[in-house]
Parts: sequence; structure tokens; C-alpha cells
Amino acid sequence: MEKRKFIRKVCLLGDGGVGKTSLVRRYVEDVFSDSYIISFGTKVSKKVIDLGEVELTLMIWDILGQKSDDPLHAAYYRGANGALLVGDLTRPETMRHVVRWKEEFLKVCPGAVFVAASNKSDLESAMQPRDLKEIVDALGVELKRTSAMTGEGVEELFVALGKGIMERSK
Ligand code: G3D
Ligand code: MG
Repeated sequence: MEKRKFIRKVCLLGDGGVGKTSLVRRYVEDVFSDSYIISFGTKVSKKVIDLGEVELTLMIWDILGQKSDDPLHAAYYRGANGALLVGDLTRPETMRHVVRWKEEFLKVCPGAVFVAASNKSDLESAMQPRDLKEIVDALGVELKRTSAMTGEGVEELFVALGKGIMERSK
């Protein structure tokens, strides 16, 4: 039977240097190498995910700006179905900021689906379990440990986002 095909837009959100570009590069270039389209300070990568009955193409927007409250971001967020929130375990302030990134994104895309990553799991964490719990409580989204360096958790993160988006659109 022919799979049903869907295309969805997702954005990568988080402070500068947390590893957004590295995560998408690790995920996308494992399979596709020339899928970057560079335009207007944004890189859009494409990845096809096989979800059983459904084939989902994620258009992954990596916004090169670094501040959560940049008014220019709204134009990039428009039409997105979900977002990947990324913080860096070695810099606690970047982990706290994911809550802000989510709030700003929700103003433009109120129905969005989120997944969150505590990236750089290959390095020594500067976060206490208690601080992580506080962030998870404020976010209302599970935090998954990832490393764009080793690949830990990267595939699972994007697949979780794709599944979440397809669940939401049922
Ligand atoms: P950004 O797109 O969020 O701004 P980048 O972040 O992907 O450009 O990554 C910023 C720096 O962190 C890069 O180092 C990159 O190699 C490093 N990095 C990203 N993810 C990981 C990770 O999981 N583990 C480790 N150890 N490093 C990571 P440079 O030195 O190029 O600035
Ligand atoms: Mg980047």
C-alpha cells in the first residue's frame, strides 16, 4: 500500500552556540548531504522520516539569529508545525532560556508541538538534577539528552518531534 505523505515545517530554537546547527547537520547529513538551502539568514534542511503508515518530510529551519526576542523571528516561525528547543548542559543560562524561546514561538504558532534537548551530553554537565526538573516543569515538555558530537539521542529527538506533529494533526 502506498504510504500517505506529509510535509511539515519545524524550527530550531535556542541561544547561540548551544548546538542547533550541529544537531541538524548530524541528523540530516547522515543521510542527505546536499539538502541545505541557504536564504535570508536561515538554513532549511529536508529530512524524510518513515513513520510506518506515513512518510513525513520535515523541513527543518535553522535560524541564524541568536536572541529569543528578536522581532524578525516571527517571519521565520510563521506556518511552522513544531519546534525543537535546544539548550547546552554546560551553560545553565541557555537551558533556562529555552522556556523563553518556547513562549516567543507560541505567540506566532499557538498550536505548535515541541521537543526539547539538553545538548552536549558528551561534556560534563553544569546542571543539577533539581535545576533540570525546574526547567522541565516550566516547559511542560520532556527534555532529552543529546550530543551532536557523538550522535546520542539525535535521531530519537527528531523522530519524537515528527511523531508528535502527526499525532496532533490526526
Ligand atoms: P548553534 O547553531 O546553536 O549556534 P553550533 O551552535 O551548532 O554552531 O555549535 C556551537 C559549538 O558547539 C560548535 O563548536 C560545535 O562544534 C559545538 N557543539 C555543538 N554540539 C555539541 C555537542 O553535542 N558536544 C560538544 N562537545 N560540542 C558541541 P565550535 O568550536 O565550532 O564553536
Ligand atoms: Mg547555528
